[in-house]
Amino acid sequence: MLIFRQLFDPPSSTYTYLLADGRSGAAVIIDPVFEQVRRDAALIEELGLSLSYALETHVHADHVTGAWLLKRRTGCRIALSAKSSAEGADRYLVQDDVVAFGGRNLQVRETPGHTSGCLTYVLDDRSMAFTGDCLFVRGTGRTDFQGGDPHVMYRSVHQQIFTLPDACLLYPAHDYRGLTVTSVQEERRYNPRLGSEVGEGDFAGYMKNLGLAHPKKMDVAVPANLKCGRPESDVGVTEDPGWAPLRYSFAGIWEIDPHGLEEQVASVQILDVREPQEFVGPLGHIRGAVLIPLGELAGRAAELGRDRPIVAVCRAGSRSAQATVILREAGFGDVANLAGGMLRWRAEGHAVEGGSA
Ligand SMILES: N[C@@H](CCC(=O)N[C@@H](CS)C(=O)NCC(=O)O)C(=O)O
Ligand SMILES: [Fe+2]
Repeated sequence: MLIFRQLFDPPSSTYTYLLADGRSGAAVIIDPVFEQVRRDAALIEELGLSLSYALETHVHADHVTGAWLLKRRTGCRIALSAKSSAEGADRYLVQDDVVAFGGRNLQVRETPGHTSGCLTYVLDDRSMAFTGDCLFVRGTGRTDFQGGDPHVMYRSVHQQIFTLPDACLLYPAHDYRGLTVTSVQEERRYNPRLGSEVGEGDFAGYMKNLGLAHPKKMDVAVPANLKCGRPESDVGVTEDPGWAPLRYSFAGIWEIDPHGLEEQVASVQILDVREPQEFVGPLGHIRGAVLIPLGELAGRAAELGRDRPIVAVCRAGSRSAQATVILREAGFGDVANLAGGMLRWRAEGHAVEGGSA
């Protein structure tokens, strides 16, 4: 079984792809984005996967890759084109190389034209391919910088992508309209830039007149990506909160486990967001907890101190997750959700005040 997820970075309209062999849990991530590494690492952890590779389709000009951060977090290897001129990768790929993850693999096809080091990764059974900024859904990547060349791109698409099976699904690295996937057959027929009867000269004429402004982040992104996303200085880049051992969930919530809270109980404020009758009901409450029901929290947040981190608590951990969102909106920085709520707190044997045995 193949595990497959398409992830999106809204500011840069970048798609990141996570693929894993369902049997072994070995995974690869294609084109991770620096600012989304925490999210992506949370998903990898929640799905119980182990990351073998962070793969780049090319040296991006519009966003910084998350490859280096993912390597630091997970120990994965970084791989990209041997023609990329990037330093800091563990493997430099060329045409027909195979990148294995468990029992599955991706085959490398060189598809220059957007940059001189662009790759397309083709899944072992040719059911899907990841075309980077070469072929988009009814479009193509631009060809006006980083060694780009419309003639080279035209040949890459026709020789390396349109030769895949008609039904092969194509996943681009970007889409600026929200389109997510296409197929070889569709693009051969309907790609307005180089599908159907459009010739190489027609395509080059089209591309030379695109008139696009350079990507806003280009001056930062290209140098950083030539180092696989390694920041100039390690200080503070994506430090996790230091006040307790927290976990970031794919749902976007910082969580603390019951035993983590037990260790911090003296130095944090515990905010119980259940209804008053629950607070004094059979589950009891944690000693020292302040009660503000979720529905009143936005209006009463000023009652909470800003000197100590806040841990939100409810019955099962869902209302309190929303409480952390409300608190962040109210300007509280150090907030976390008690994972599993009072149910898990009690099940793991932690003390409660009130409640029934
Ligand atoms: N406005 C975007 C431009 C992004 C851009 O130029 N993207 C490249 C890929 S790195 C591209 O090929 N764009 C094609 C297009 O916009 O039609 C930005 O500032 O980041
Ligand atoms: Fe690009």
